[in-house]
Amino acid sequence: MVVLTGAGMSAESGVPTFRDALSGLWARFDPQRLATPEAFLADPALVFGWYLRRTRMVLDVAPHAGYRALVRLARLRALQVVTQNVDGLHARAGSKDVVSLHGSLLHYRCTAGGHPVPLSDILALTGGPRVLPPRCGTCGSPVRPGVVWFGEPLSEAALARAHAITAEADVVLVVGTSALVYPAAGLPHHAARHGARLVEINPEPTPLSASVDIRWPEPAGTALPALAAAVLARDS
Ligand code: BV8
Repeated sequence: MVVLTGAGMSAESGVPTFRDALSGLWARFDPQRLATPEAFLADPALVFGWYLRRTRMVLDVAPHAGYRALVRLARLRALQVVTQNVDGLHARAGSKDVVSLHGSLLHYRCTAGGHPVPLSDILALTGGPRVLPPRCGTCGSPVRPGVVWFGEPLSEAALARAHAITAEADVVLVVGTSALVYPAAGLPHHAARHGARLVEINPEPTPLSASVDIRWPEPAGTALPALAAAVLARDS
């Protein structure tokens, strides 16, 4: 079983989905415009301040019952998580070997040398909502969040791993994604071409809905615990 998750997986933990309106200073921005190298170049303090706020926010929330259900399920069936999310909640809940397609809000590095910057240095930054990115101690270039921006390529290793495990999957649970962002949105089709059954767990229909075997129109925090309970009951 492969579980492909998007921002909707974190909604019930209180992390706004990517499509939810941005608030405060960023209210007038489209996240797809802000999550780009061009925006960072044009206004580094605006973009860096947005990521710093999001990093602080995800450290303040906890994985909900749906995350814990996936950890239980992984004890009953071979299960691999591939996520588009950058909030680190799968790992926080105890899921192992999570494939993070779009990087992480908990990792910062410099723009020139890719030198990692300790999260503690980032969290020690004061001020806001606009925060000028600090400079790398090694090469002096501005520090950026360790996420994949629109227009940037995904890590080849992560993408290759995601392709390999979805090609082997019997079932792919597609949870909480609007199925709009590529190449992640191509993974369910890749799995189906290799014989996988697709289950979509999402209260709303998406462009993927017409291609799935089962639509499960419930929130992740309801559906995943129900699934784990059903598998457990079947095994006992
Ligand atoms: C790349 C990190 C190439 C940053 C993110 C092919 C076709 C068309 C376009 C493209 C293409 N290839 C590339 C593109 C361009 C672009 C793209 O796909 N654009 C889209 C908008 C058309 N893709 C890229 O730029 C990618 N790069 O391909 O590079 C390349 C190659 C070589 C050299 C140079 C370049 C990079 C994409 C990664 C962007 N970074 N995140 C950050 O977070 O700030 S993507 C970001 O948006 C998220 O990580 C997430 O992946 C995505 C948001 O989507 P979702 O996760 O689905 O979330 P969303 O809010 O949309 O939906 C939430 C869903 O949950 C809803 O359906 C809702 O109903 C549901 N829901 C709500 N509550 C619940 C729920 N479900 C269950 N339970 C609930 N409780």
